[in-house]
Amino acid sequence: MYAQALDQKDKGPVVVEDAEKMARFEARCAADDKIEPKDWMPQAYRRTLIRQISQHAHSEIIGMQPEGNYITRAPSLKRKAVLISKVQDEGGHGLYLYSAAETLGVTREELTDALLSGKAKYSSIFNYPTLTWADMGAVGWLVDGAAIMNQIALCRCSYGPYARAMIRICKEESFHQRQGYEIMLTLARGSTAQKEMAQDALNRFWWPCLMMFGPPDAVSEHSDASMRWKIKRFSNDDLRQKFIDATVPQGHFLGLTFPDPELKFKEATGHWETGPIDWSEFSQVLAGEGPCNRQRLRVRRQTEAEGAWVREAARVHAAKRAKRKLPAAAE
Ligand code: FAQ
Repeated sequence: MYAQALDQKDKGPVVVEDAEKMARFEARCAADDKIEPKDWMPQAYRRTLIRQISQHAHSEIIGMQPEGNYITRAPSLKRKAVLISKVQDEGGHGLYLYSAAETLGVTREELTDALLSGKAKYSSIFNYPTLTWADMGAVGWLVDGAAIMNQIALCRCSYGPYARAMIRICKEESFHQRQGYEIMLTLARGSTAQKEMAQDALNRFWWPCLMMFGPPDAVSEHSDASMRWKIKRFSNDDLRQKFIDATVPQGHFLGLTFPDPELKFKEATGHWETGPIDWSEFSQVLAGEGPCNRQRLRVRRQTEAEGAWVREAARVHAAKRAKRKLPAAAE
């Protein structure tokens, strides 16, 4: 007995799955079982995971650039050391996530090619520029804050390797968020010019951070299948609201305002409500027309080319070692 794959929104070829296996798989997801790499899984589930995990990995790698630009300009040795460590952490997260994606049968080279060719997406937020030191505070506080809100939920994702990677990554992201908030606090309590820098950074990063959670639920094409398969535990809008509710009081504590005249606390719902999000800006960034899309890819391609000799040296070294070990292995 066979059934159509249930995920109509998946863009890959329609695969006819074995109905019995499919039913068992759906039951395992419903029972909160972890799916492991060697377990049977429908093609649409595999493809969705490869898409999401690799986009996530690319985001971490491209996400090194906006802060990396400030390593040479950090205002003190301590700030420089912290920033180097944070940017390095993001690189580590990317590598972890590429490894998790590889367990699904895709190669690192395929994933890298998709990013470098411009075919693969990465988070919209990293196509915005970092213009002042205060942006290091805003990125840590808001971008890492939004990332954690999304990633805490992913720690319970149905796919084992992704969920386990998320647990470790969240611990580091939490440190990142706090160091960002501490930069904002220092600036907000500093001179008038420093407070203005902090306010300006919040003004520029607020709306793009709300877009990080993805399109509204009503038009989120992958959400239905991902929620059913417990890849996603909360909808895009629910996570966005959680982030808004957690972040607005933090901004007020800093003595800053949000760039939204319609932002208000609704007693009836117990939530902070924002004005409308400009989704046309989001579509533009996803279409490659954000302020820094071209620059981000150009830098990534250049870095990849500059690192070619390292990969080649590692390949030759590994081949030599394997050759040396061969006779021993034959004994
Ligand atoms: N940017 O149907 P949905 C970080 C795409 S990590 C670009 O709702 P889904 C750490 C989406 O891919 C930040 N594209 O999709 C850090 C899909 O396109 P496709 C990254 C977006 O997957 C901090 C289409 O729109 N985090 O920041 C975005 O169910 C500081 C339809 O959307 C993750 O990736 C966007 N914002 O839900 C590093 C978390 N939103 O593939 C350095 C894992 C949506 O059909 C410094 N990902 N799209 O061509 C997820 O949780 C999900 O993939 C969502 C989107 C929630 C992002």
